[in-house]
Amino acid sequence: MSESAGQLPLDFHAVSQPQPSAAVQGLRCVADWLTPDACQALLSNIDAEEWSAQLKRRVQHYGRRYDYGRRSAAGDQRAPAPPLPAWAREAAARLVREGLMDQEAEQVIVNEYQPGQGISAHVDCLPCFGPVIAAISLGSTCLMDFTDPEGGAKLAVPLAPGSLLVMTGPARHTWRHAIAARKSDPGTTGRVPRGRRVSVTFRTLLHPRPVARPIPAFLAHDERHRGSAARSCGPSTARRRWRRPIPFSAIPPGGPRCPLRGGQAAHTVVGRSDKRPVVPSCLV
Ligand SMILES: O=C(O)CCC(=O)C(=O)O
Repeated sequence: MSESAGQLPLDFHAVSQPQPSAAVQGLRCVADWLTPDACQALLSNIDAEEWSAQLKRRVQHYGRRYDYGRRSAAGDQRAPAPPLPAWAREAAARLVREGLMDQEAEQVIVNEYQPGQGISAHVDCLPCFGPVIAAISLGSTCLMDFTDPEGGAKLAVPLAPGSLLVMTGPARHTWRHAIAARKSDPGTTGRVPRGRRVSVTFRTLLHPRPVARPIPAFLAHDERHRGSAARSCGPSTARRRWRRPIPFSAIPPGGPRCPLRGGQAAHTVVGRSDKRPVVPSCLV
């Protein structure tokens, strides 16, 4: 589900300024980025959407699905992620307005943590996502542990509801962040029990998909004899098909373009050979 009638409007207000962390270069925290009412409205909007129970914790992916196994945001054309809902686009636009992100997020992941659930130490996929990552915290406070794998430094950052965490530079590219899978966190006066926490993380994509274009007539004719365009243009068959010589005069400026499955994506075949942009493969 994306936008639907009856969603609560989000009352966004800039309440405080970003506070840079002295210990983790590139880490900034904005307390009260959302008012309590705005947090409640955002949670209601999130809970009106469909959750995936693919992981131990429930998640929602928008814009592009992230494949945790392959560590890839290349996207699965058979199960494309829904577009960013209005509430996510609104927050993404505000992040840019306030200078917290350079460009509007194209990918959003919502994570739900019940007490006892966490996320293992990681750096967000470097070949997939852009240089700034921002996350809103909702619900229960919890500690996020930052670790510098180079120097071994550690820092626990409390993530209060309504706060925004922005990771750039070393905080985004080098430091690992994690949430321990436990039911309480250490506080100043003893253990602090956790409740349900929900986070909304905003990312830009390093490899936005090319725009699909209609198949040129000369190819449509060819495809009638060879099965559907969608099938013939899959990565495994594209090379074989495009190796057939095409009359040079028939190639439009910029080379022929061929949509992938169901118009969800396209890859561009340059000139007369089988050269095409490589679908991002993630190595971290
Ligand atoms: O829950 C959070 O605040 C962070 C989520 C996160 O690290 C991720 O989705 O990669």
